Amino acid sequence: MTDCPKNGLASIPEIGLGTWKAKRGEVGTAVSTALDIGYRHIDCASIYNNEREIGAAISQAIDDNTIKREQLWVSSKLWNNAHAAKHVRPALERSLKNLQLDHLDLYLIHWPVAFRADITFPKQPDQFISLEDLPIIETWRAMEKMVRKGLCRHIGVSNFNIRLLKELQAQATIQPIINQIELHPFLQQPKMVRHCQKTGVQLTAYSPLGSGQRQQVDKYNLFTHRPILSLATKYQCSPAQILLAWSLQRGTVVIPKSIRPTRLKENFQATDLHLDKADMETISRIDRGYRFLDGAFFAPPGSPYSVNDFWDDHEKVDV
Ligand code: NDP
Ligand code: 1BO
Repeated sequence: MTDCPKNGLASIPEIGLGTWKAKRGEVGTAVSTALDIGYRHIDCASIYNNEREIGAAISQAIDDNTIKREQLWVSSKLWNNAHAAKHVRPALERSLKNLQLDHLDLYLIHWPVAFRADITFPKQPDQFISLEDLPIIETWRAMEKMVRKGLCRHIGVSNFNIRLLKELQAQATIQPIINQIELHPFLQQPKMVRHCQKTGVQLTAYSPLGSGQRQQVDKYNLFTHRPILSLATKYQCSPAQILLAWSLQRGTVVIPKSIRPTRLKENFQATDLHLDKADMETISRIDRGYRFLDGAFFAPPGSPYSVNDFWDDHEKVDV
């Protein structure tokens, strides 16, 4: 469990199960297996289109007495087409219904990007809404109401850069407790880590393994990077365990995705691994500022969004 006393966030389990790209027909079994192994944190989102099967697996585990609801941390995310204040509650209630829960532990604004309500993924520029026309604070006020109504215990954001986070922190009545962002040894984001430590925001590392298969098409691959392989040999563990242990030791929550029992177990066991200070330093030197997910799909020509505006430091440097 990770405590973040500055913002009253107690006990988010430090490792959670990621569910993006976990297909229907596979995700339910993955969640059941994860709960049997000991995972107590599931990271969901309405756009992953698999919450109903996740809900059935959670409900089954509660009925079987494998877990009690209060032992479990379930997060979900508001999709970009529901940023208007009047759409927030219906969107959250849809996730709750699919997940068979009466409240979430955490509800996040998935991206600082807004679409028209009738659009799931824009194909044309006029299907986006700019943040000038639909400011984040309007969405946030509606999220705050969801906490007051008891529909979620905590609220937070995802894919926010430092500027957006500071703006929100200055205006929020209920502070964002989490920023869920891409973090791994090739994208260490030290300035963001410092800002969040200073202001009591817990960081959750998404794509902590470099998003798996994406690495087969991207130019960088964490699993085959020499320093990571050497450490895996030294600690007699897998490269994935080195990556997760590094993230955990930095104080970030991790949410690796897998649908395979052996990997679910392997990833969970990374919580027992401790890396020496010198080895943490070795990993800190391999930062590339490299994103596997840069949000380019929200920035086609004519979109009010651009990749440069999304990130504090988007520069990619060569290995
Ligand atoms: P991860 O870094 O978790 O990598 C997942 C991939 O790695 C899958 O292909 C998986 O395959 C494979 N994998 C898992 N464990 C191992 C292992 N031990 N050894 C080798 N390969 C392994 O990527 P994600 O992008 O899925 O990120 C994790 C989670 O973060 C998401 O599922 C989602 O919940 C969240 N996320 C949030 C985002 C946001 O915008 N807020 C954006 C991206 C992710 P297999 O399943 O076959 O094992
Ligand atoms: C559009 C990508 C969402 C991943 O969380």
